[in-house]
Amino acid sequence: MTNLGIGLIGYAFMGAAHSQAWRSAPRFFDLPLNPTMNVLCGRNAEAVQAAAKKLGWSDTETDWRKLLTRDDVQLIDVCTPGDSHAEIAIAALQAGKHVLCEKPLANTVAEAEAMAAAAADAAAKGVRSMVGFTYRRVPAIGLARQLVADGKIGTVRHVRAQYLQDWIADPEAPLSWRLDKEKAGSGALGDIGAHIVDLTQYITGDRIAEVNGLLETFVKERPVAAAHSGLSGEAGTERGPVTVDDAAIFLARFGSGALGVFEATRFATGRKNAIRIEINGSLGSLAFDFEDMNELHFYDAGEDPLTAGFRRILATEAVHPYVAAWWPPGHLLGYEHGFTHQVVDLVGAIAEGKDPAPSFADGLQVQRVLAAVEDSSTSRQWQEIPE
Ligand code: 4PW
Repeated sequence: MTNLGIGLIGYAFMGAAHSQAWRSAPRFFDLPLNPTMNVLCGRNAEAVQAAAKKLGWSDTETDWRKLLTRDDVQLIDVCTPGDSHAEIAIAALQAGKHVLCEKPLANTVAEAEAMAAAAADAAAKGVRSMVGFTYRRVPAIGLARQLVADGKIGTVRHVRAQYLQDWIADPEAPLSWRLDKEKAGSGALGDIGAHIVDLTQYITGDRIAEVNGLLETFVKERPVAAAHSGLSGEAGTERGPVTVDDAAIFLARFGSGALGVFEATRFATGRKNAIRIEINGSLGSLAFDFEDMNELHFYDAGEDPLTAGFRRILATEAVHPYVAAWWPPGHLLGYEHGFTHQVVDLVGAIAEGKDPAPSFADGLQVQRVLAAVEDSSTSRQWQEIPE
């Protein structure tokens, strides 16, 4: 089988999640190409070598530009903060490497536009790209999309979506790059709000057409981190400004006329990674919560009122998306499986010569929604999202 050499840039939270995916995908799924974990890239030689050993990579680089020149790398996986996504992804596509880029696609609409244009040019030469909205690959989410597409809930009227975390609810939680606008572009809005924008559009097959939003930064200054990894850190003695939103809420109107209410916050005390989506249609409803990610709740308004009610579907049967490759029914999947499914779909698309989804164009559309929410929070006006 032909090898597909992977070069991964970044080895913190997302780098570890992607490493796990590259490792497990060929072991559980019959892939048409064999992804080989060839090179891990990071700026600090000692740290990247230690990470490569731990995460299972054969070699390391400290300069991403050098990584792009290697013949044993055909795909670049970008797990860096948002401020370097555009530069790395565009250079990689121009060097003829397929690209998987973490979300949000970029820090600004202008960067995302340049990335989508580079992706379209590359696609014409058979070079593929995908943005990492990994939660699309949760089986219960795939099932929700299928039920909407099959008309099981009829015409969608309401979309209610929340992404709730609490890792900076403590005002003394230290600054991480995720709280720095230069690095991250925005706060809760782009980091987690982007997921519910993507997920609701994916499930409904519709697009958000206009928004009215409100951003807030509750804690404006925090201790600078002495050390930080993932979502936790150790506070130093210095203090620094928080330059992004702590929370973002917005109203939305979808193209079909459905109404949306969205909330993304890192201050939902007690909620660790709750992605809650409820969709009400003319014939029924769906409800999902990532903290019970194997379940989808389905209400069929056509049922006998005597026994009608939300039904809990445990999306662990072999008929549910991706599940057949894993365990018997009821043997639950977790956070990391979405990343594995993501690379399964990407490798499949590369082998078939097809453009994978979500594309950079999809990432750009999400970026436009995020920018419109931000603009609306400043202007206090509804903002339309250009098609
Ligand atoms: O998957 C989520 C990310 O997209 C994680 O739970 C944290 O929130 C880290 O970034 C976002």
